[in-house]
Amino acid sequence: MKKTIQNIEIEVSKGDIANQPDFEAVVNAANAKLAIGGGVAGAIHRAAGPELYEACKPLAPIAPGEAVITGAYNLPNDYVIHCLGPVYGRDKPEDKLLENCYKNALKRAEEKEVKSVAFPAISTGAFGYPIKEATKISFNTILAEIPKIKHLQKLKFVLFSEADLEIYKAMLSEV
Ligand code: AR6
Repeated sequence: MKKTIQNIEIEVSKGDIANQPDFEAVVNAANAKLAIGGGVAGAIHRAAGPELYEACKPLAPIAPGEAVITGAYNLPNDYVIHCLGPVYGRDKPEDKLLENCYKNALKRAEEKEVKSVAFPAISTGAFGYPIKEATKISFNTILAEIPKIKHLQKLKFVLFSEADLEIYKAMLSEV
């Protein structure tokens, strides 16, 4: 499902964040050390190859809400934007920290004049953020940032399950 909002195409779809060949940048739901992990981070590092972790090492550690950008190596993209989401119930205030992830990811993308970026649902896996609350934050943050965007033309939320996709679809149809 797609919708164009103020000249930016926003899409929600089910898929694997490590297989988004039509996007210049993909976002990683990273850990603080920017190391190979499970979930999104595991999929991205496995597909990108060991050079990605080598590129990450000098940029680590990062704090919740921060985002850094690297090349994408064997991934079919130019860049990986690594965000550390908040651990739900531990990193406070989690809503603000999750908002910072999306804001900072967009900032890193704009700095490189990226035209298309794909996001996973940051913090909603191992970090336990309830998907509905996280979905609202991701949409509200991106919609609030749109007026500042100069280069980005296409943004996609890549969801891993049908249930998560339905939540994102409902949110996109409301905006
Ligand atoms: N493509 C798209 N979405 C995915 C994929 C994939 N390949 N794999 C999982 N998801 P998570 P977090 C969904 O745990 O909560 C890691 O171990 C998943 O269903 O990847 O921010 C890191 O090393 C969920 O909805 O990220 C960190 O330690 C969402 O992506 C920690 O987990 C995020 O799940 C980060 O936890």
